[in-house]
Amino acid sequence: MKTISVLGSTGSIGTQALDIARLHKIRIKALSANSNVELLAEQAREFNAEYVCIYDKSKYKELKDNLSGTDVKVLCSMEGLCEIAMLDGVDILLNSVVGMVGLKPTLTAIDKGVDIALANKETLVAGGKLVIKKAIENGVKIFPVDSEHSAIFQCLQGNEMNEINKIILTASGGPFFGKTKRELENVSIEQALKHPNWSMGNKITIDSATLMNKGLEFIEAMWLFDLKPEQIEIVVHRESVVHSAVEYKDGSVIAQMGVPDMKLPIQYALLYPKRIYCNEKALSLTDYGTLSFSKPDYETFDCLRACIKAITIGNSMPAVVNGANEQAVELFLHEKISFLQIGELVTSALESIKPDDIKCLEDVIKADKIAREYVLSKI
Ligand code: MN3
Repeated sequence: MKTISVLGSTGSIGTQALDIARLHKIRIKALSANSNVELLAEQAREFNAEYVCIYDKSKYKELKDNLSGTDVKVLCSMEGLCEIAMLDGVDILLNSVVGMVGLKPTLTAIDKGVDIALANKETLVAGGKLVIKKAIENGVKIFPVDSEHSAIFQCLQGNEMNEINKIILTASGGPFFGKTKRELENVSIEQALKHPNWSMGNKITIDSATLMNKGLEFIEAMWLFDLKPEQIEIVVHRESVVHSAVEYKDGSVIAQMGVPDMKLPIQYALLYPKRIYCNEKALSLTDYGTLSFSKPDYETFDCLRACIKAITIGNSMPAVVNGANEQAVELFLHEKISFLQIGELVTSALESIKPDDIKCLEDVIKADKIAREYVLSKI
């Protein structure tokens, strides 16, 4: 059986990954959380983890006290995450932290030659060029955890990459599908946090409401599958049953379907290429009856447009839109800006900040910082 480490183990993806570890007796080497000491300590005890890391340094002592009397080694901050990323005897590192924080641990694991199950999409958006180049050099596999990218990965099995016409990236459309900008002027945090199909963390749920999430996934897909922008079609599919599809040169379109549940893509990434029992939820197509598909609304959802433009420009621009968005979402969640301002700030960051070369991690961090400062200076 495999041994894994999980960065972000107390979040939505992390806890579901541990459900899978429990079900299939996957060994856990190390776990990390941002600040949830209670749950992290409980997980460390249950899974006999050798290492834990709390990213928020101020919680270090609390975690250390909680685990006193156990053999668990307690780490903290970015150094701790990177120490976990380079541990020996780990088959897969599941990176499910939220945001740019995930980039350095990902690069560290790749340097060490550890395969990665990647749920941290901001990593690939901001640092895709570095991550993919390094992964190829080191022969490291990156297994996508995002449901759409897992679907594409599944549809590619047994086929050749050079026989692809395009991929069809499906989008649920989020809670504000069909709305005009005018109707979104007074959206509350509660309304934006209510997703029709998926239950997820706060950052990604807001990103789904603005469709920034789909823009990030567009960029993520380009890096993961070595595609050009014109090879990706975004299709709104309200039911989230078709998780994405691949169109081949002979005209055949292969789609992956299932109930909207993250357990399957997480398990596929961790146990690839095995297909074994995952959960009791089964897809009943006749319960759905009809599935719908439509074009995205780029006018209302300007974040989506900004992401596609950013990756078309290339260089530091994906890191810029990602950084601007992370900052704007944080401001929205603290009631400092309105819902529509998220898209406005991301767009104006894209239009105002000049692209820079990305040669190393520091370049990515710099682009991210410039974008965040830009957003803060505008409010
Ligand atoms: Mn997704």
